[in-house]
Amino acid sequence: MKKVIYALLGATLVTGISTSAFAEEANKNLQELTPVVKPMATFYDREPNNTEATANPFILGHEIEGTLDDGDYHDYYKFVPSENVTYTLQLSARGGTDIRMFVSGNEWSFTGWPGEELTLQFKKGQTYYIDVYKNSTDEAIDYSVFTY
Ligand SMILES: [Ca+2]
Repeated sequence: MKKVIYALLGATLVTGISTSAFAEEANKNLQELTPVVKPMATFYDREPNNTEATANPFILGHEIEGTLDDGDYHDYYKFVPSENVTYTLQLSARGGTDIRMFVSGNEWSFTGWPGEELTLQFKKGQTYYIDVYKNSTDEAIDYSVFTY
């Protein structure tokens, strides 16, 4: 009778261990399958921001939401990457097409049109600006800048 009890106990232990190992394996598989979605912050256009000196702070990997109203022709945003990175920037506009984004650093500058993807390299510790601007229209244009 003792042998049977030991045998059952042993079977339970083995089963317990294997169940635990299976749970760990399943958990690991779940972690591998779960996409990592980084939380995204929205940086809103805050006036005054019509010059580099008054640029709103921004962090790459997040999003900008703003409006160029009647007499507002420039919204500047400023950021300093904490490491060398490559990001794609895309301007999206609603309510007008006379809008561009001018992305500039010490060594280069690029102009992006609505819908166009600008993939750029940013250097750690350097200061960069995004100037979202319109040329002539008085219409209010809402825009977003996505960075990914
Ligand atoms: Ca402005």
